[in-house]
Amino acid sequence: MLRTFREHEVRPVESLDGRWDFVTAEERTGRAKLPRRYGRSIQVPSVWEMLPGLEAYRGRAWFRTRVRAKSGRALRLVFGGVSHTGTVYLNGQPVASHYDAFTPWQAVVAGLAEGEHELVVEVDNTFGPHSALHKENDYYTYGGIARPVVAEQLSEAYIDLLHARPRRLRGRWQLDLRIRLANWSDQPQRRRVRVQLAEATHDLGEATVPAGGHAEIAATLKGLDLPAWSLDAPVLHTLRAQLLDGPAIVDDQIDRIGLREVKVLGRKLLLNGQPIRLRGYNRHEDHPQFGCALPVAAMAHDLELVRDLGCNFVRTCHYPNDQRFLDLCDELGLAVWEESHARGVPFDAPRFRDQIADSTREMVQWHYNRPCILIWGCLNECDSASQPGREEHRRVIELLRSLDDSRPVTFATNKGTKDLCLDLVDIVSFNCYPGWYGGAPADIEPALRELLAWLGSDASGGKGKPVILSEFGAGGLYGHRHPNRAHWTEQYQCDVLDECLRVYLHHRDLVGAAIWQFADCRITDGHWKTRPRTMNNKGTVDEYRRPKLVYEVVRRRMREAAGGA
Ligand code: ADA
Repeated sequence: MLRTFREHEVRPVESLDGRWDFVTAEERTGRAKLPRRYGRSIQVPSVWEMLPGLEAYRGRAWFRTRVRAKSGRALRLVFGGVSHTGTVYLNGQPVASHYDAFTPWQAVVAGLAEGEHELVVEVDNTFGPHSALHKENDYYTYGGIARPVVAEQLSEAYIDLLHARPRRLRGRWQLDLRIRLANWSDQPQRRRVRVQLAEATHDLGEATVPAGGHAEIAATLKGLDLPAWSLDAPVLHTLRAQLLDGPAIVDDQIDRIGLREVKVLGRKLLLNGQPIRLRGYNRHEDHPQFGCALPVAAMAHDLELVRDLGCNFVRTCHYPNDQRFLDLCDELGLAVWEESHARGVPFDAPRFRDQIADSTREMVQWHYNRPCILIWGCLNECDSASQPGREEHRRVIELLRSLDDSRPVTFATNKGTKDLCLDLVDIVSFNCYPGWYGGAPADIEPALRELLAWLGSDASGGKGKPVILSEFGAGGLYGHRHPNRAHWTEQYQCDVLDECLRVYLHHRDLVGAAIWQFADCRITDGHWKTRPRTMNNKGTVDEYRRPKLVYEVVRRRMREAAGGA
C-alpha cells in the first residue's frame, strides 16, 4: 500500500501491486496506440532496469493489469510514483497522465460498468525538451511503476484532501484542519463531516458539494492536551476524518499527525520552542537491486544505519520521497528537509516553469501533514547568481510559502559569495566541498570562516539567518585503500570528513550539517564521465550499504556531537 498504515477503514481499497503484463517499445509489434501482445510480466512496484537486458533501457514501455469497478461508485487509481511519465488508459481510453517520478498522482473515473476493466499504463523515462527535471544528471532516472498502486471505490462525495496544521498557543496544542470534499456525481451532495483525534470526536458540520465540484471545511481543534512530536519522542496521533450521509459513514480518510511546531528565531532553528541542531545525510532513493523502488525494509535499513551513525536528519536530495520513507521518519523521529525536484536544472528548459511548479505543489499537497518534514527546499544548485535566476527562485519560493507558511524555506546553493538569492529564504544553505573539488582538509576551516564572514555582511542578503552546511564530503571507492591517502582512497575520504565534522558539527553559527552522501548511487551514463563506475562514490556506505572506513569516523564524530547536543 501507499503508506505504512491503513488510510481507509470505510472506503474500499485494494492494492494493485503484483505481476503486470509488460512490453517495451522495442519488443512491440504493430502500430496501434496500445500493444496487443505483452511478451512478459514485471513486478509492480519495481523498475525495469531490474530485468536482465534492460539495465540501461531509456525509452517507453507498457504495463497492463485488470481492475475492478463497482456500480454506483467511481474508481480512483492512486500511483505512488511512476518514473518518469505515466499515461493511464482504461479500456483503451486515456484517463490521466503525470510527469515526474517523485510525487503521487491519481485518476478518478466514473461511469464504469460493474466488473473488471483493462488498465494500461504507458511509461516513458526518456530525456529531451519534454522533461526539464529528469535529465542527464548525477543520479539516475529509472523507468517503471516504481511506487505502490491502489484502486479505490468512491462514493458520490468523498474526502479529497485532509490537511492538519499544529500550533502551540499558551502551552496547549491546537490543530487547524482543512478538509476538501469532492463530488463526481451529477447531483449536489449534502454531507456531514466528523473527525476523531485521540479519544475525542468532533462534529464539523455539514457541507453541500456541487455536482462535479468541491467544497472545503475549515475548523480548529483547540486545547489539545496530547503529547508532542519531537526527535526524541516522536509521538504520532491518528486523525480520522469521516463523511456521513445521515447516520451512515460513506467515506473516510485516515492520517497520522505529530503535534510539533518548527520556527526560525534569529540564527536558530526551533522545534517546539527549543533550539535544535541537525546532523545527518543527503540520501538518494537508489539501490543496485531496486533502483529507486526500494522496498520498505530497505528504507528502514537505511534509517537504522543513519541512526546508528548518531544522526537525526535526512535531506531528500533532490526530490520528494516515497511516502512510506517519510512515514518511517515520522515514526523514528528523524528530521527531514524535503525538496521539490531539481538538481542543477537550466531555467530555459521549455517545460521548466510548469514542471517545477507541479513538483512543488504536489510535494506540499501530499506531504503537508508529515511532522518529520521541518524544512521545505527547492532548486538545488540552480542559477541563483543572476537576475533571471533570481526571478525563478523568487517564483518557486513564493509558491512554496503560499502552499505552506508553517515551515521555513531554503535552497542549497553552490554559488557561495556570488549568490543573489539569500534574502529570499528563511535558512541559508551551502553546498561546498573544500578538500575534494580543490584544496585540502586544512582548507576546510578557513573556507568556512571566509564564507561566514561574507554572509555576515549586509551585501549577502543572508545576514542573521540560520545556516546549514547542506552538502560536503569526498569520494571513497569501497575497498580502495592505499597509504598514499590519495583522492578516491577510503583513507582520504576519512581525512576530509573527519575535518569537516570536527569544524561543522560544533560551529556556533551552524544549525545543521548534512554529509554528501549516505550511500553511493548510480548516475546517468552521459554525466560526468570522470565518475568512477558511473557512480557517485561519496557514500559513507557503498551502494550495497557496506560500510567504508569513513563509517566509524562519522559515527564517532556524530555521536560525540549528539552527546554534546
Ligand atoms: C552537488 C550536487 C549533488 C552531487 C554533489 C557531488 O553538490 O548537489 O547532487 O552532485 O555535488 O557529488 O559533487
